[in-house]
Amino acid sequence: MESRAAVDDAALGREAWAVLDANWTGSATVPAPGLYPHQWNWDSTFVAIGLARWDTRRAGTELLSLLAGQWSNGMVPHIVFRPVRAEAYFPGPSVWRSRDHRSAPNGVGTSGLTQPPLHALALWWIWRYATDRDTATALVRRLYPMLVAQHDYLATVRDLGGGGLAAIVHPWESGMDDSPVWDAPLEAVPPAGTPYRRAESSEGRPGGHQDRYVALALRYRDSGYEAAYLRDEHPFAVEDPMFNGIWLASCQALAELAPVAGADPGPHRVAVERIRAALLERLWADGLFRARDLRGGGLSPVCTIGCFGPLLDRELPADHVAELVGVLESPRFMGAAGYPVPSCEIRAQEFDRSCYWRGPSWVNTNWLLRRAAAVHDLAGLVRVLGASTLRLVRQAGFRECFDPFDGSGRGSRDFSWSAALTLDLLADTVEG
Ligand code: 9WN
Repeated sequence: MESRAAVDDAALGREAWAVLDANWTGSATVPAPGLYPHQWNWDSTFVAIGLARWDTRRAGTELLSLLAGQWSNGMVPHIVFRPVRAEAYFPGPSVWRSRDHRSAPNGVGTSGLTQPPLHALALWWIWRYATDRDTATALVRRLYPMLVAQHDYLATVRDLGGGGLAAIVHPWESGMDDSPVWDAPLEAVPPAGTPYRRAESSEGRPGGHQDRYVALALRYRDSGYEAAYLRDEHPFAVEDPMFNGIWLASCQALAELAPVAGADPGPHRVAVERIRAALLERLWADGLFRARDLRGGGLSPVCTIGCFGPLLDRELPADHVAELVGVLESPRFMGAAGYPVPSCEIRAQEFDRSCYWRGPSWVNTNWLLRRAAAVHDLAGLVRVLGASTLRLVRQAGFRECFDPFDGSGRGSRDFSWSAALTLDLLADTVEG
C-alpha cells in the first residue's frame, strides 16, 4: 500500500490544519481542491465539528456561510456554489437554476437537493467545546431559528411516507451516493437522454447510475422543486436510516440548545420520540435498520454503514443497541476488515473494496459510529474506532476514503472532512 513514515500527533495536527487552510475560501471550506470547488452541506458540518474545539469563530463562519444558501421553505441545499469556477463541477448552477426559484436565496446559487441534517449536532458541538463562549452563544441564537425551519421542512415536505420519517429524493441527498442500497430504487428511474458529463475523474465510481442521477435531478427541477410533485410523482423516495438517525440526533441537540436561544425544548423532544418510534416501526428488520423504498420496493436487503445511523440516538432501547453493535463488530463489518469500518457488508454480493460507498472506509462515518458508541458508553468501541481512524490518516494521508483491507487511500487527496475530524479525534486523545 501507499504508506508514509509514521507521523506523531503534533505533526498530524499540523498537516490537518494545512489542508483546512488550503481549502478555506475565506468564509467556507471546500471538500477538496479541484474535484469539489464549492461548499458542500454535510462536509461543512464535519468541518465545523473538527474546528469546534479549536476555533469557535471559524467553525461558526463555516455553518453561517452554508446557511446563507438556505431556501425560504427551510431546505438547506447540498451545494452552495462559489461564483469562481462556477461550472467546474457538474451539475453546476446552470443545471440547478436555483436563481429562477422563488424559495431560493438571492445572490447565491445552490443545488435543489439537501444532505443529512447534521447541522444542529455540529452547532451543539461548537457550543459544547467553545473556546469563545460569547461567540458561541451569539451563534446559537442566530442559527437556532434557521435550524428549526430546516427541521420543519423535513417533517412536512419530506415526510413522503406519512409515518414520521424524512425521505430522501435522490442518492446525492444521502451523502453516500453510490451505496448499493440505491441500486434497486434507481431501477424505477428512466435514464436521462443526455449522457452524463463529468469533468473530473470518475475513478472508483460505479458507471451504471450516472444518467439516472441526472434524470432525477432534472425531473425535480422541471417540476419547479414542488412539494406536490415529490409526493405524487417523483420516482425516487427512500427512508434512509442514516439520514433519519442523524436527524434524530440533531433534534436531541436542538432540545439542548433551545434554552440558550430562549426557546422551548419541548417540541424537539416530541420530534425525537416520533422519529424513534417511526424508525423502530418502519425500518427495523432482522436485527438492523434498513432503508425503505417508498415507491414499492419495501425494505432494502443490503446491509451498509447506513444501517447503523439510529445508534446515534442515546435513548435507543438497549436490546437494539446490542444487536446493532453485534453486527458492527462481527466479520460482516469490522471483524474482517483490517481498516474498518467498510461502507458495505463484506459478504454482500455488491461489496467492492475500491468503489465509492460500496466498500471503502470513510473518516466521517467512522466518526459518526464513534460518536454513537460514546453515547452508549461503549468505551472499548470508542477507542477502537478512534485509533483505527487515526491509523488510516497517519498511514495514507487525508484521503477521501480508504481500502478497508490494506488501508490504502482512494479518491481525492487533502480531503477536508478527513482532516477536520482528525483534529477532533486528536483533541479527544489529548484530553484522554
Ligand atoms: C455529490 C463532497 C461530496 C460528499 C458526498 C460524496 C460526494 C458528490 C459527488 O462528494 O458526492 O454530492 O460528486 O459524488 O459522496 O458524501 O458530500 O465531498
